[in-house]
Amino acid sequence: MAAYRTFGIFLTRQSLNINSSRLIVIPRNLRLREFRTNAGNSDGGAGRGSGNTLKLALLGTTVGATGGTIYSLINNWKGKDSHKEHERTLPIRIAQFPAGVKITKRYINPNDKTGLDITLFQFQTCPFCCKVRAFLDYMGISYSVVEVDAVLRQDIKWSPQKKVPMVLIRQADGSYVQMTDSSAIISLISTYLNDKSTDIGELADFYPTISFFDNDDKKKHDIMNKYFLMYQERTPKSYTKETEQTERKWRTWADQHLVHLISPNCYQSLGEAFETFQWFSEAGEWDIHFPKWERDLMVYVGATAMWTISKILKRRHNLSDDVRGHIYDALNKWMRELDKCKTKFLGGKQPNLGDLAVYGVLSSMEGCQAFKDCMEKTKISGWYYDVKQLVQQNRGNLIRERVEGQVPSLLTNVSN
Ligand SMILES: N[C@@H](CCC(=O)N[C@@H](CS)C(=O)NCC(=O)O)C(=O)O
Repeated sequence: MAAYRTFGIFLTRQSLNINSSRLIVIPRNLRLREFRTNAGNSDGGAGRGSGNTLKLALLGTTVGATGGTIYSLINNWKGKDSHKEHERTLPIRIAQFPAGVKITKRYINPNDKTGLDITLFQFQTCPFCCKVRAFLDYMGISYSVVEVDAVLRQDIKWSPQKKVPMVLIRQADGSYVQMTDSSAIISLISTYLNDKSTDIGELADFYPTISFFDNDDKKKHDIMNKYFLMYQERTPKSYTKETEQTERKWRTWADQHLVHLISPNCYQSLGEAFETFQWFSEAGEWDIHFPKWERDLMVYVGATAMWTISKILKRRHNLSDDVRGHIYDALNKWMRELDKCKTKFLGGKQPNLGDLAVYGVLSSMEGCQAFKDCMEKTKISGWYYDVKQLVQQNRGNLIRERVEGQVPSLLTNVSN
């Protein structure tokens, strides 16, 4: 039985009365002994009754005082410094694949020896999802895809975490571990590929979610260690501290800088926003996956919403009206880094996770005018299409389907 030590009192789980946001603590000795005395007095005479009244009054005062103290302590806890507490949540496990979820397609690579059974919940053209796909494809991993409706999001209703990408990875006992956040997903799977002797569910616990308060005192959550590969004593020889740091630096740059330039560029005007969503509809094969009314809803609501949101994003990330200029600058900076390396890719002869992150983010806007402009106005196209060729060459065979409910193991499918 789990026990917690708080304010010098040992408490069992049963004596912790937990509601979703507040912890109400009743000391165990009070709870059990005093209430039992009362219950045993149901047949008591007048004298014993007045003794009980006194006890009850004392109990009431004690519980009231304790409750008051604890309430103010909790309020202090929840004050400005409460980010120091850092709540830590491990990735969730679910016993079965969520009922009603529809697999829309799979990529099956007959040469995949990873033993992984992965379902990716995604929006086809979300930059974070593109990043995860670029990684899975480049690594030649088989996976199933659930294309989530960006407006209604029925296929992720079961999940406490509402963002995509997220993956469900089947474990040896048939249950699933959920991993969210594109970079954490990539780090977890990379860690596993380097040492398959540890169960991926166990490795997932290296990536807990931590709560914190940002500068505006807003509560935020992020995954700790998301840019770290947990190689430990099995670090490959070619993976030096320097290569590790450079890779991490550019993965972070892709998430924290490059990605913020995508929306302001693709939804610059209402016309460009509609064009972008028409392309999303094509690239995501929405005509196969969603009825016309749902497609129209996604295009019209999505384009208008993103056009509005992109203005807010532009302000939030301190971008001037010359949003193209910002993305050209970013890509030129990336090219300078590649020139410095004097190799084809950041990873040398082969792309590393830095290359795949930058490529993945950029690939999300391939059908947009902004992408064409970037290819024309910067020197990035050589590197970009080299990575793309490798990603496509290693990717499994596309199998289109809509499967509802339990996913048969990908491995069974391959051997059949
Ligand atoms: N840090 C996350 C960001 C994921 C994210 O923001 N995804 C967007 C789609 S591009 C999303 O799901 N937004 C929905 C929401 O915020 O509710 C990652 O790297 O995966």
